[in-house]
Amino acid sequence: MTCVPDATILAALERRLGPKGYISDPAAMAPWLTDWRGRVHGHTAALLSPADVSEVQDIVRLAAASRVALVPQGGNSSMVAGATPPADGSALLLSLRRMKAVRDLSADDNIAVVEAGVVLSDLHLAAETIGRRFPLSLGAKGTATIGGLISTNAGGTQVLRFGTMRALVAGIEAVLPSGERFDGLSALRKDNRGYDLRQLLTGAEGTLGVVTAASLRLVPAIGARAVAWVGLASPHAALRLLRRLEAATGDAIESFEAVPANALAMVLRHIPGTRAPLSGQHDWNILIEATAPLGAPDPVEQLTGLLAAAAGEALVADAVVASSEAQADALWKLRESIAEAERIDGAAAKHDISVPVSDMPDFLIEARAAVEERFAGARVIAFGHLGDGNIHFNVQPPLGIDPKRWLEAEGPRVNAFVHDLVAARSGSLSAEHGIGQLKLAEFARTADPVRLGALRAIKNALDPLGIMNPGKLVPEPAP
Ligand code: 2HG
Ligand code: ZN
Repeated sequence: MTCVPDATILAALERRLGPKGYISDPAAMAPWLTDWRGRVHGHTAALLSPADVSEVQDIVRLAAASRVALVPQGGNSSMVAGATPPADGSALLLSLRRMKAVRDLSADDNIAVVEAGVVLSDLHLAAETIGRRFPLSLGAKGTATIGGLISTNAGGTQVLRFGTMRALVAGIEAVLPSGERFDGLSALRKDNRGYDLRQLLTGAEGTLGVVTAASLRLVPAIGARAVAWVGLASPHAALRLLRRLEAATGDAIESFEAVPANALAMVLRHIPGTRAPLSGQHDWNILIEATAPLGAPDPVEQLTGLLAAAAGEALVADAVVASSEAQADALWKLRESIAEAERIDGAAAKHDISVPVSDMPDFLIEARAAVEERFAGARVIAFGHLGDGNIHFNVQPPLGIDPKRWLEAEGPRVNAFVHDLVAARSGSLSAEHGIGQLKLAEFARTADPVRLGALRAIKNALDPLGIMNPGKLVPEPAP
C-alpha cells in the first residue's frame, strides 16, 4: 500500500526542484490530469518536472522513503489512460517533458541518444541533420515523447518494415524504484549478459522505473517515397495485394494501412481541408508507402505499374499515386486524422487488437457482423495496421441514443464480446496501446494465469514497495 503525500515530502520536493520543477497550481496542472480521450480524470497534489537524472533520482528516493506513488508521464497521449494519476490524489505526477536534450547523434553508429522528453517529430528532424531517419511514426508525433513511446512499446504506421519501439531501442537509462540509476545507454549490437533490462523497461508503462534517456537506432535517410491510396473490395484482396507488392519490391513497402469507407467518411466530415482521394466509394481503402534509398530509382513508377497490373486483375478497384510531396502529405493526413476525427465524433468502445496477419481479413468480416448482430445499431469502425495484423476495432453507439449512457450500460459487454472473439484466434487485446488502467480488468479476465504470475513476480522484484505507477498494467491478484 502506498501513502498519500504529506506536507513533509511535498516541502522537500519543492525545495529540491524549485519553481520550474514543482508545480502545484491547479490551472497549470489541469491539462495533464485528464487522458487524451477525456475519459479519465485524475488528481494530484503536485506535478514534478525534473530537469535532469539526478533530480529524478531524488524524487524517486523521497517517494520510496515516504511510500508515495509516482505516475510518470510524457506527452499525455496514452490511449489507455496509462499516464493519468488516480482520482484520489494518492500519487504524484512525474513529467519528463523538461528533459529534452538530444545528447548525441552518431552517423557511424546509426544511433541517437535522446532524453525521455524529446518529442517524436523533433527526433525525426534531429536524425535528418546527420542524413539518417528514425523510422517510427504515428499520428501523435507532435506530442508523443520518447519516454512514453518506449514505456508503451509504441507501434504506429511504419512498423511493417522496422518493427515497434522495442526493435529500435538499443540502450536505456532509467531510474529504478530504488532511486538507483541504471546506465544501459551503450548501444551495443551484441550483448549477452543475461536478462535484457532494456527490453524489460520497454513496454513496462512506468511500472518498473522511470525511463530518462535512450539510445535509438537510426536507418538511412529516404531518397524518395511513393504514397498511394487504393480502393478495393475486401480486406482479403488487401492482404493479397500486400504480399504481391512485397514480393515485387523487396523491403520497400513501409506502410500498409487500412481505412474502411466509414472511417474515411468520418475524417472528411470532421477534419478541415481534407477531401476524398478517389472519385468512387470503396468498402476498403489502403494507404501504401514505398520508399527507396538515396540514389536508387524513384519508387513512384514501380508502384504505379504494380497497382495498374493489380487493377487489370480486378484485385484493385481504383488507385491514385501521389505526384508531389504535398499530395503525399494530404493522403497521410487522411489516415493520421482518424483517431482525432473519431474523438470529435464522440465516445466509442475502443479495442486495439491483434490476431495473426492471415486471420485478420476473416476476423474483420466476421467480428463486425457478430458485433452488429449482438448489439443492435452499434457501428463498427475498424481501421489501421492491417499489415501487422493490428486493427483498431472501435464500436460506436447506435445513432439517436445518448452515447455516454449506452457505453456505461453496454461498454463492458461489448469489450468482453470483442476480446473473446480475439482470444478465440489466439490474439491480443492490446497490440500497441498498452494496458494502462482502461484495459486492466479485461487483461485480468482474459490473461493466462502463468503470464500474470510472471508479470507480478517481476514487478514485485523490482518495485517491492509498489510505488511505480500502481493500478496500471499489472492486475492485482484476486482477493
Ligand atoms: C492509430 O493507429 C492510433 O491511428 C489510434 O493507434 C487508434 O484511435 C484509435 O483507436
Ligand atoms: Zn494504431
